[in-house]
Amino acid sequence: MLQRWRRLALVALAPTALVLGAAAPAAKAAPPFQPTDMPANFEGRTDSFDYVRREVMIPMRDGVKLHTILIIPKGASRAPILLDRTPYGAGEHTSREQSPHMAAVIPSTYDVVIGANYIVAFQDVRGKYGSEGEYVNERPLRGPLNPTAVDHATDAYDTIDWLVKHTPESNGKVGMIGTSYDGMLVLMALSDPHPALKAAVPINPVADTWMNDDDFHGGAFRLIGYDYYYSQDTARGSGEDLWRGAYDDYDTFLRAGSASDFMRAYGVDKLGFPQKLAAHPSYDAYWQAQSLDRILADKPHKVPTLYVASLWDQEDMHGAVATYLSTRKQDSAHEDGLVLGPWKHGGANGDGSKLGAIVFDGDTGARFRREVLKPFLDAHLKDDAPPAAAISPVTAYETGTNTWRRYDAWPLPAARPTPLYLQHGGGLGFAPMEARAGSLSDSYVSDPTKPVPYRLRPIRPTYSRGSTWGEWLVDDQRNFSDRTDVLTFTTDVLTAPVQIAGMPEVNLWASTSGTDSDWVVKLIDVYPDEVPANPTMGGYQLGVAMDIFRGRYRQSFERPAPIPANTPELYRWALPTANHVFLPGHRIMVQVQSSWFPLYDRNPQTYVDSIFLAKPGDYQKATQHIFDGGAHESFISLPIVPAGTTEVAAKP
Ligand code: PG9
Repeated sequence: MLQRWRRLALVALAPTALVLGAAAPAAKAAPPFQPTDMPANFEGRTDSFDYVRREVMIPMRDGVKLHTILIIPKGASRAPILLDRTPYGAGEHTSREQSPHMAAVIPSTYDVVIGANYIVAFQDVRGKYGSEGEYVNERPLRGPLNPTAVDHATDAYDTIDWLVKHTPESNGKVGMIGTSYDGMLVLMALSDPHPALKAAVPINPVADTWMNDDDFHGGAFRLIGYDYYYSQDTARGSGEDLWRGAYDDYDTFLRAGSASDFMRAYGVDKLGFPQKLAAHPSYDAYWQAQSLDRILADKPHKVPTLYVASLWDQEDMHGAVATYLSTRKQDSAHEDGLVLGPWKHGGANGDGSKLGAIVFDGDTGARFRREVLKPFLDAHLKDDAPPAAAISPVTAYETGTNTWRRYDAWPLPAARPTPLYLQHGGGLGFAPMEARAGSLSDSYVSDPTKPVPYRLRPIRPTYSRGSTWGEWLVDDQRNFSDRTDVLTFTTDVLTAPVQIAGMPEVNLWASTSGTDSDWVVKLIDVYPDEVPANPTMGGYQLGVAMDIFRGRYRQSFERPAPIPANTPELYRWALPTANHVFLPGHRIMVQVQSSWFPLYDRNPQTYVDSIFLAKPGDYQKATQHIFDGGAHESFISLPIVPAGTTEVAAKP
């Protein structure tokens, strides 16, 4: 049977064929025509909408035009503009729902400015989605690593300049806001801000991807970044997901071998940024020169900035706190703020009532946006705002007690570094083991062919549909505490609360029979055996601050050095920021292990120049000793807040 579209074509042709059969006419017949169903210039009915969507191409100083979408409340006048520059699609940011209501189309981050006369603008960075130009992942600021005349600081500057001149509804004041990569773009704009930039909110920003943000922690490389770069750096829009031949990422990465083997096997070796990661495994001049917390430390402070950090940020746990701390001396007018929320990466933007199994005191995300973000924006962006700062310098959620606290400074001046000693045989306490000659140690065998998984297997690809990657830092660590390649040290049941505020510092005396090794240290809150109000939490082991350190960097992150085999060495590093109370009835636990796979690449435990290039024969079992008594005492220095310390600066 003829298909319907072919029958129609024959019928349309028939009269023409008859004419051709007669005497040939001089003039050619007009080609058959069927009018399109599409109007030439369609404009939908939007008169019932409570906003106007304006799409513009904004010219930059080098002629490249950047695609920008403005969502303007109908009737807006003298309205501040909130600008989010993004590599993730301005269109994606403005189409949550197809709706006549502004509240439904823009991300929930902005729920508090709905109805409050704010314009929200999203811009595609150069080279992505609707913008012209070339995409360079995390394009460094102008200088030795970027010889061109443009960067994200100039693009933000030129955009703000254009926006305030071409948006008649605006009051000429712009706030920049963004999460993660977008937050990094906020930090970059602060390096040379336009005078109309009056407020900045970097949420979980990448400040230094080598120094504990996305790509390296303690010098160990995060394999999961390959998924990100594969989809982000292979297409102008959203690229394909990196393929998998196995359900469990533990299998996928273990079978591949080294990070470079994986790159070759999956085609990731063709991508520019992964090539740069492999070419710079250490914290060399390349990374140091683009560290935004270092760069901004030397810039004059011009823009009041609210740094927003998540206490369980599985991607960028360094950026917000590090940049807040590095820029304190510049902020002589004390205009900046720091927020520490009980969130995963980006959690400040959504529903913050719980994270994994951990339940908080109401929707902490909504409360942050209502009581901190909105007053901060209003104070700096509204024409009629009161001059005084509306928020406390530090707003920190205290996990454990589930309470928001307001402080004048961070870290808390009252916090005292207090050693919590690893005690031979699995104890943990504020007193060292009794003095004795020689050293005591506990040991385990680390086998790189059977690395410790960072989550309970099967481990699904990080960004796959239904992945719970965002929750992994609050996973129950009980799943690992009885492995023979994990050492566990636990206090007695606490009879009084232990409050910590700041970054616990690891002081680990350890030896390895190999010549390189990773050390993972986890500070854990062990719940009581029974929690009647929530029985599944009985005995739960909640990670409060956990991180990895690559032993070759014990003397310098820039210059790695082999570890002398079977020799006690001191490994010191800071764990992520915590603001936690270990409650009476709970216990404190420390776990020590030598792999966290496949989040981090495996250390072959044989020193090689670049672990990216390790060969199968380099991966060797090693016997690890953790020294926990006598001459070498390992401890975690906890930033203990003495009982009775009160919060301050209780502004509204
Ligand atoms: N943390 C993400 C990222 C930023 C930059 C590089 C790689 C990953 C993000 O969420 O934007």
